[in-house]
Amino acid sequence: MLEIGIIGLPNVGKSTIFNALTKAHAEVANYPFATIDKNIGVVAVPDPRLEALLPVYSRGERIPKSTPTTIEFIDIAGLVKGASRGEGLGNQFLAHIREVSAVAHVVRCFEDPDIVHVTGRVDPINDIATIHTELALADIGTLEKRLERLRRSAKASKVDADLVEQCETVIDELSAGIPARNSQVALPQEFPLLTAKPVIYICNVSEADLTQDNPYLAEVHKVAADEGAEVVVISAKIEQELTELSESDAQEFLGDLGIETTGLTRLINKSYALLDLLTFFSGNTKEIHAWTVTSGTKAPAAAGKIHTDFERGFIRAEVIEWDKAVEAGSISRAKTHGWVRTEGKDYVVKDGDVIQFLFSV
Ligand SMILES: Nc1nc2c(ncn2[C@@H]2O[C@H](COP(=O)(O)OP(=O)(O)O)[C@@H](O)[C@H]2O)c(=O)[nH]1
Ligand SMILES: [Mg+2]
Repeated sequence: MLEIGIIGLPNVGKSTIFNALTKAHAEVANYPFATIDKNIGVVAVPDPRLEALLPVYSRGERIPKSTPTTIEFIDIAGLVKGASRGEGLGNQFLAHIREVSAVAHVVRCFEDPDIVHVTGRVDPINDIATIHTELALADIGTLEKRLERLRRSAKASKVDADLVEQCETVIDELSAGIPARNSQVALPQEFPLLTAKPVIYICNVSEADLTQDNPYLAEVHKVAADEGAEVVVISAKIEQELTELSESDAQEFLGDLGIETTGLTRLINKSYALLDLLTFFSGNTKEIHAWTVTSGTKAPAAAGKIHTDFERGFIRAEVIEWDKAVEAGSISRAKTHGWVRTEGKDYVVKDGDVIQFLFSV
């Protein structure tokens, strides 16, 4: 499961965004520690290609059910200055961040005298630095604990001696403000470093600033560019309002605002790019389904997303590109055009592939 942890200082709009995303009812309140529990929401990934495939698998009046692929968002509260030393909610947030695939870091770029800012004024760069420091301190703590043991085993093991050196380099980098994801050394995967996670900055701007320039955005873009992170500009308030409208009213509202896609859609698209994910489709007359895999996934592993038997008993895959399937109007017609390819176990799945797996168990 692809999980995105929403982090940021209190009162930046995390829960508002989370609620808009999940249309669930996590607590939203003008109070720093309103959301103590880890809130998890599963969100459908909007993909117009899925609906476009419906006619391909329809039989007369019978239209299959369509099931989108999903992404999980976790509203992680509790990050404040000093959190790595146990301030505020303490460091329970650390465990939550460790579990996610990527971090969506919400940065307050809206002014509102009614909404308390933890430091008293809107200052995204300072806020980002505060969070970076807490995450870096937590990582340094993790590495130092590891080093205690590694230094002992390093006497007998060259591998561990090298690890000691690598850990020390990463600690130096972290102390200099360089997150582990930008490190020169690649520590083994099992090191649970928070600053190693890919990051998307969500700039939460006021309604008006969605279509006009906001003085803070350039600053955040610069920080992100230096780190190789993504940026999404959204207005949490608008996302919240959009969830209360019918689909046609929402479209009209977006049109009035002069924007094409919702913040949710942009956030998911960026998450996909950041995590190197792609979508493939499977279908029959009953159901068509979108699935998410990491780029580079081979056909048998992709089949395993649908059912473990498909992977275990994989024989071959019949693959057609999404737009070709739509153009043909049905799989049998696509076959007569010669647009359906037979692929074996070494086939690397591509974004937009429509795949039928043949298997035997
Ligand atoms: N004016 C304005 N208020 C916002 C915006 N986003 C969130 N808020 C308000 O700020 C307060 C804190 O938001 P919340 O989502 O609970 O922040 P969290 O502490 O980061 O989870 C709530 O009263 C929200 O309604 C925004 O874009 N503009
Ligand atoms: Mg909250």
